[in-house]
Amino acid sequence: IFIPTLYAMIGVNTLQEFVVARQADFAGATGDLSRLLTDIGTAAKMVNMHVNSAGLSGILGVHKAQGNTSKNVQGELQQKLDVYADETFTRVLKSCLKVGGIVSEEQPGIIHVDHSERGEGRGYGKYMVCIDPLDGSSNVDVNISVGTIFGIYRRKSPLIDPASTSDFLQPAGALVAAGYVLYGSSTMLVYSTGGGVNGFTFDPSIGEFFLSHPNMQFPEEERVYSVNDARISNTDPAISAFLSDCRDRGMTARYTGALVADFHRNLIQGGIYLYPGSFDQPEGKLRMLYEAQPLAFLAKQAGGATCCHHHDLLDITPTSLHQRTPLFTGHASSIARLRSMMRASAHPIPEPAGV
Ligand code: AHM
Ligand code: MG
Repeated sequence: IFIPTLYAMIGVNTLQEFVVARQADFAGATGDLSRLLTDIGTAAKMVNMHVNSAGLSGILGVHKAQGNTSKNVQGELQQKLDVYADETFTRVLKSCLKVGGIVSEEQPGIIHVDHSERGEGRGYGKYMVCIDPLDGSSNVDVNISVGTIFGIYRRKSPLIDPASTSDFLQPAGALVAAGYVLYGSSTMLVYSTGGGVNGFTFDPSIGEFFLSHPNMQFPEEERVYSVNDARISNTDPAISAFLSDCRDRGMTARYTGALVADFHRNLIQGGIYLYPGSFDQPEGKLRMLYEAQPLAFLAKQAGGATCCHHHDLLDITPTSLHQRTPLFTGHASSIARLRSMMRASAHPIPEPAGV
């Protein structure tokens, strides 16, 4: 049983200690990425406080700007907490000298971060951060888990100019780090810089994340499949056949409507998450840069796999900032079985534009 305060007493790593210790694994590391990851931990604590007290502090429900409900770049209604989480992560990331640009689900374009404007160093930082500040936010009003997802790329263009779109349009295999925060029955931050996946649980009594889940790996057993079955009537029939096969193997269904929560459970218990494209909308719903790619990176680091209908998702170079993608991620054997069934399908989903 994990008891955070006990871990604190016996001196187990805090997030900050762990991140700094791991830095030594990378020859020539400067500490810049460590600083950025601990800043993300700080923003997560701020958002966590508001998520936990949302029912009392009047920040449930839909966000309104000048009396009208507001929508994000995808045309989706923004919750008050979406806006708060976006502002909080953006503010903290902008103050980090290592960040040169941010792409957020809640904002249409690149948020450029020019440190020289504030007399705080030279031009733009070297890291590009892609973030979904509050994923699954419609769950907040009904007291179910939500999450934050982030991916960090190294920019390719010179630091002296504003980042270009191509600095963000890199395949998941090029991620320097990725992770998520799960605001659930306890709050966890899970991340990887490429040498495995580690999970930290927040101890609210002292305000620290402590290492609680070292070296997370998908277990051997395949137990769970996570899918919104209202989305499978108009998709590749191979997916229904796959789900039927899952049931025959004794797997069970679990779906929260929050990708982070479903991914996290499947990582711990052994399972697969599915959000297919449809014949009407081959690109599906989920976003490539700040939902699919970071989780694909983590899945791979944890011994799992990720694909869209026709490709290994790690191999895809995105073509636009808010590109959508079908997403199948989780246990490697489940993904392999699903892929072979989709390859043999008589009615495959057409390749979405931009892939
Ligand atoms: P969001 O970024 O607008 O919150 O949408 C993403 C969420 C995922 O967390 C979740 O798995 C999925 O959308 C649920 O969609 P649906 O309601 O279609 O099943
Ligand atoms: Mg989202």
